[in-house]
Amino acid sequence: MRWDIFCQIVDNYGDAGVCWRLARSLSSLHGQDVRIFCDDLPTLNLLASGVDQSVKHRIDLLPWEASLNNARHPVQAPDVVIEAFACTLPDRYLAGLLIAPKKPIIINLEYLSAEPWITEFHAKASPQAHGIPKYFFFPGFQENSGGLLLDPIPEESTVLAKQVPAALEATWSKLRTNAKRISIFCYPGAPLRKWLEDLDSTGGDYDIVLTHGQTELLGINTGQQIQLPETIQLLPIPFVTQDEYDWLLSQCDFNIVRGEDSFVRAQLAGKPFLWHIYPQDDGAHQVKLAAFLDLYLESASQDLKTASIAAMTWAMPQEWLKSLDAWKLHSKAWRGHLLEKHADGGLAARLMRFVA
Ligand code: TRH
Repeated sequence: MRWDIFCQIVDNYGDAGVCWRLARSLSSLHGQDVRIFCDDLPTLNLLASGVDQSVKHRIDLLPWEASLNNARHPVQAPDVVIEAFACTLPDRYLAGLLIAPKKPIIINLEYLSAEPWITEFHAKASPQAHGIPKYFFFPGFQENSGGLLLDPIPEESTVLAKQVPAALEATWSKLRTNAKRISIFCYPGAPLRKWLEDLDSTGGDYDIVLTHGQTELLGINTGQQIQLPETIQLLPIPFVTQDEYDWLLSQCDFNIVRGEDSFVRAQLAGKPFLWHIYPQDDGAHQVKLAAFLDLYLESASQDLKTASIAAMTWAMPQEWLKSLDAWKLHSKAWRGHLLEKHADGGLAARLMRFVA
């Protein structure tokens, strides 16, 4: 089948990251032809870099405007149209669909949420004035939701540890053998500096891998002096490919992640993590975070629940770091649980079945 995915980038990398990961799964695992129409092609290209041609050759990355030509070529009408994160289809593109001999299925791919209500709305049709119904697809953790994007499933970190990606070699050569490794990818507004200073008081050495853009959060690039104790080594890295970033997550003792895609990848890496959830004005993110923690910590001991909730709400490491070993075991078990719940192939496979 031919799939058209529409991606409007609100900010950051997540919108493109999710669309690309979905396209990649549909193409490489399910043999589908995919076009992504995106209003910020450089960002999409950045996310899609580093993947070999065998994965890429059935995916077209196109500017948003390229979809408008479709109106004049109804022959190229897609079988499935995805509006990622509720973006609206261009009128002229939609007009093309309306005159196409075979009407496609239109799907609105929603944001990921662990909230229980999504299962009641998942895969439901919403009648549209133009006559082609739109279906709502809710990614989620529950079996009766749209599921998670799994591909590529990270291997156990011990296997991967030997192969340091070229982009990370220089950083890896600086790691200290006895230091704990932490990767950071969070939003502005996090009490990052205080958090790092507090790490020192926990005793031990820490190598902190700062992903692209994170040094700005510490004020390093603006010339501000940052005085951190010697126990803390800061290691800024450039923007790496999705697969390299996955590798990084699997090699750290703790990851700070954000948004949607890195949040899922940290879970699949099977490592403890802090989810810096995307802040929403109406406070809806608090409800989303609580819903996730309910699921994530359902089988955890009371001590671990207290520790992880403290960590996820940016309590200082001193308060919860002593639970890291228990958290490690829990993270492995959670990864296993997710893979078991998604033995059906997860989001891309569920979309394929839904469309069929
Ligand atoms: O970048 P994000 O914060 O993205 C978003 C957006 O803010 C978006 O508007 C909002 O809708 C969404 O979050 C919830 O975080 P996310 O989702 O983790 O996306 C980051 C992507 O970038 C992910 O695919 C991993 C990738 N990545 C790399 O490929 N290389 C890197 O070096 C890093 C740091 C990330």
